[in-house]
Amino acid sequence: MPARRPGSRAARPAPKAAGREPARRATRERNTKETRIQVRVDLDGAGRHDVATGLPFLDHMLELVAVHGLFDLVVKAKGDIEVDQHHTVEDLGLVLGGAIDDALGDRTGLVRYASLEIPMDECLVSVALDLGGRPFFASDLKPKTRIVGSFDSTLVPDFFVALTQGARCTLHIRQLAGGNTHHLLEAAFKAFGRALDRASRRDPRRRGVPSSKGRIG
Ligand SMILES: [Mn+2]
Repeated sequence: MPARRPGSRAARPAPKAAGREPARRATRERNTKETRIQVRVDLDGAGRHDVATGLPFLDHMLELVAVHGLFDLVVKAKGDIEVDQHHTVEDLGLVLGGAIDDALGDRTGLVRYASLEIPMDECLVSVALDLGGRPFFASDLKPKTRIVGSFDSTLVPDFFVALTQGARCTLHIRQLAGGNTHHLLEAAFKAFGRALDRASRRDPRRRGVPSSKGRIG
C-alpha cells in the first residue's frame, strides 16, 4: 500500500481530464414567437416525470419514454397549437434532443448502440439507435388513424427528425406488426425509451469514446 497523507482519500487514478464524464443531466430552454419550451433530463433517473405540452397524448408518450428509459424528465411547452400542432411537436423534439446531447457530454465510455423490439398487444415495433453523433431518422410506421386522442399522429416523424438532429443520433423505427394507432405509437415510444437507456449507459471497460475515429461528431 502506498503511503497516504492523513485525510486523503483511498488511492485513486489521476484526476480526470477536464470535460470528461459529464453530469448526465441537462436543462434546455427555447423561446420563439411560436413556442416556449423547457426540458430537463437526467439520464440516470428513476422514471420520474412532469410533462405538460398542451397535447395530452404526447404527454403520455413522453412519460412512457421517462418510465421505460428510467430517465427523470421535466417537459414544459406552450405552443401555438391552435394554429397547428406542428410547431410544438417539432420544437419539442429539437429541445429534448438538445438536452439529451448535453447530458451525453463528450460521449466517453458510452455503450452507443441499442436495438430491440417492443410489442403492445397486436402491434410490434423495432427500434435501432446509434448515439454516434450522426443525425438520421428512418421510419415506416403506418398509423391507421391520423388523430389519436387529439394528437396528429402524422407529426411523429417530425418529432423524431428534430430529436435525432438535436441529440445527434441515428434512429430507425420499423413496424413489424400494425394495428391500433395508440398501441403502435406506444410501442414505438417505449422502444425508443428503452433503447436510449441502453445506448446511453457507460461501459466501464471502455476508455474514451466508442469510435475508432477517436471522437464522436
Ligand atoms: Mn396508452
